Amino acid sequence: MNQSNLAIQQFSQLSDDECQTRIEAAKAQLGERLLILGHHYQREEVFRHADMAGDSLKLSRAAAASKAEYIVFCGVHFMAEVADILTRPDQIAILPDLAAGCAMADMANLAKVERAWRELSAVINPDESVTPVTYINSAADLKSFCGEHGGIVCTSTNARHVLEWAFERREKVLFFPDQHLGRNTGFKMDIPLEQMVVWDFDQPQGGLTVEQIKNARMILWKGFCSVHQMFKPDHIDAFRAKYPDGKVISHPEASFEVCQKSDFVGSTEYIIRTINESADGTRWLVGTELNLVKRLAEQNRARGTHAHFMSPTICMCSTMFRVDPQHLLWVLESLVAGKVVNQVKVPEQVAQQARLALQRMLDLNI
Ligand code: CIZ
Ligand code: SF4
Repeated sequence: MNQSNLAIQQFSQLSDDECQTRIEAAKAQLGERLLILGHHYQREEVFRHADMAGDSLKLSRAAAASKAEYIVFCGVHFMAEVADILTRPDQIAILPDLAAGCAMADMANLAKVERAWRELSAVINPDESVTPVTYINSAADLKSFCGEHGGIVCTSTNARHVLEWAFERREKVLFFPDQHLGRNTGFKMDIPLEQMVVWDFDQPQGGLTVEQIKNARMILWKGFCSVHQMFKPDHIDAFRAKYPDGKVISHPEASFEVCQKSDFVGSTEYIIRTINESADGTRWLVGTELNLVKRLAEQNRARGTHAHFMSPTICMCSTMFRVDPQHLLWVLESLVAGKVVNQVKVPEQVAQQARLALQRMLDLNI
């Protein structure tokens, strides 16, 4: 067993309360050398220590602008990769638990995307007619693939603008890994459902006919977020029956049917803004990750505004949840002791093209 394993075992015995005081002390000692970024889906005991909270877009901009020596990303792996790619080589990106991945991001990998590109080449010339667009929830080598093939990264905040950019360049888009964000955004841009086909990466030629590929405007990777797939149209019907004046807001990672039944659809930043700015006393049904919905409910309770979680079963992002106060304390006290643990470092040959794809997105200024 290596030293860092031993260390985290000692920390995992600590109570949350003890961690809170020690995290504050370590933060104070590290001062401006440290920047803690907290994604909206983080649990409260971790979230409260973030110097800045946001979605992945806002936090990646904050990482890029930061001068801090250490950027501790309370989020999931691809976010820490983005922070590493966008910062100077001497800045260090840290993920408190390296096992905090994203199940949806894992549904696409470079080998499968390269195979899709090869198989598309048998039907069309993808380098002339397809812009690859990856959701930011993806590994760095997929962002690099997009950089190399004239493609771009998007987030749920800027997906529409990114798709407009993509269609200005080539007639089709290969969108991965989330089919729902792709479909929900494409539909809002008036692309008919039959021109958005699903690429099943376990089937030869994505399970599609030559005709389907030729007629498609969007080729959607068959990936999804299991948290957002839990939300069902029935949940919305039940809420509306009980609260006819209530409002429904969903994240575009939710299914097409759920988004179609919702009054509002948008990213976490959009959901937060819409609920916080709504009239006192509004009752909301919210289709996104539980920790964020709980926080919104808490923040708005005093003014009589309610935020209900869309699913009747408790479901949260189990990988986001891996970042706990014990891991946060472990990485911070290690830094105080002069030891970096859980650094996320993207190899430079991957980072270069990934940076290009990210920069194309950041240059849109959305
Ligand atoms: O982009 C992000 O931060 C995610 C994963 C969700 C959202 O809509 O903000
Ligand atoms: Fe990934 Fe879904 Fe978790 Fe977001 S909520 S990090 S998409 S698994």
